[in-house]
Amino acid sequence: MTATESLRTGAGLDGELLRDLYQRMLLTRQLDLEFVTMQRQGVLLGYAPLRGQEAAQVGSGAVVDRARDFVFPTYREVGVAVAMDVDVVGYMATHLGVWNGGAYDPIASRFGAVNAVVAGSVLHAVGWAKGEKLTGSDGVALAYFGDGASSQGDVHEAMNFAGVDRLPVVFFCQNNGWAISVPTARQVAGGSVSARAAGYGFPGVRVDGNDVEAVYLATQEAFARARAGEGPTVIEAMTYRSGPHSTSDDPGRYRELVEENSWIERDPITRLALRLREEHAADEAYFEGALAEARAATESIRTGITETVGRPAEEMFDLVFANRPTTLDQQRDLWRAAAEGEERGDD
Ligand SMILES: Cc1ncc(C[n+]2csc(CCOP(=O)(O)OP(=O)(O)O)c2C)c(N)n1
Ligand SMILES: [Mg+2]
Repeated sequence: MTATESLRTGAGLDGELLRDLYQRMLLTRQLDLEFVTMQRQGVLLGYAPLRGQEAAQVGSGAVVDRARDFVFPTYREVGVAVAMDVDVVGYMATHLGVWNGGAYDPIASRFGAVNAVVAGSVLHAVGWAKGEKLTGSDGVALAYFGDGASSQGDVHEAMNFAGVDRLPVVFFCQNNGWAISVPTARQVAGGSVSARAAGYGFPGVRVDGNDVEAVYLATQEAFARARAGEGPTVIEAMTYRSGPHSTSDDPGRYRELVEENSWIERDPITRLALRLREEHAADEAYFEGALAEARAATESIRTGITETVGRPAEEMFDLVFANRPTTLDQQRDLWRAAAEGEERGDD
């Protein structure tokens, strides 16, 4: 099988689906802005903004069948969570630091916990896909990773393994131009992540990641192939991280404002709004209603997060080992003594 390389422009989604995708992209944008603010206010410990990547995330996440597929996100996939109706309040508990891995149920929601290990999601997805094949199930794993992650050895091993076994997995790379301060050109030899698929014996496609329809159609096609037993696909969604890498980052130290501004013209939400207007698929009343709805949902999620009650800290010692080693018991006792001392106000 040969890899195909094309910058697709989509065609064919109906107005109702496009409006639904728009609504979710808008909610994602509102949430993203809110979470950055909440981190600045000291409510969230940290957050990785996805501004500019809404089409790539919502367009791909919307294809997932929540009855049988499973998504393996990184640390930047709030848009995918929104596309899949994941409980965002519970999911954000990780960012509050109040629960080990999030208070939502990853198994029931089919959306894995935050994974901060670069490329870790890709290995997990392939392992899960192998399980599906062994049990004769028809679920598809969707692995998110970045352009930076694509230069990790783990991704090579995972893709080769998946290619040899023709596993039901979709490798979804968001090429957002940067891996923290390192531009794609300095880490992706050959210039294309999708082209690498040829070496593993399955197709790779490059899509305009700011065109939600193109993303949706490419993902749908990849899922159909995987479900039919035809193996993996690499999708490389070309997009841009408009904000900082994380709330601890200052992109002004490594890139020019003119570059950031050039991507504002390619903003995926503005672009979809323009199309909906041009095709008379939405009127002004719709856009006003969509914004009001996104703002109300954001407010309610904000309230939910601020009202989230922490779990007993002692649980951090309980959830790692089935049979806790005595060394961990000793650490727990030390921690308890220190915590009690803190409560009394000891130095
Ligand atoms: C194994 C590992 N190495 C390094 C890091 C530090 N780190 C966190 S994010 C990141 C860059 C990842 O860039 P990319 O894969 O393009 O994803 P993006 O952040 O752009 O979404 C690095 C090097 C890490 N978290 N895990
Ligand atoms: Mg990147």
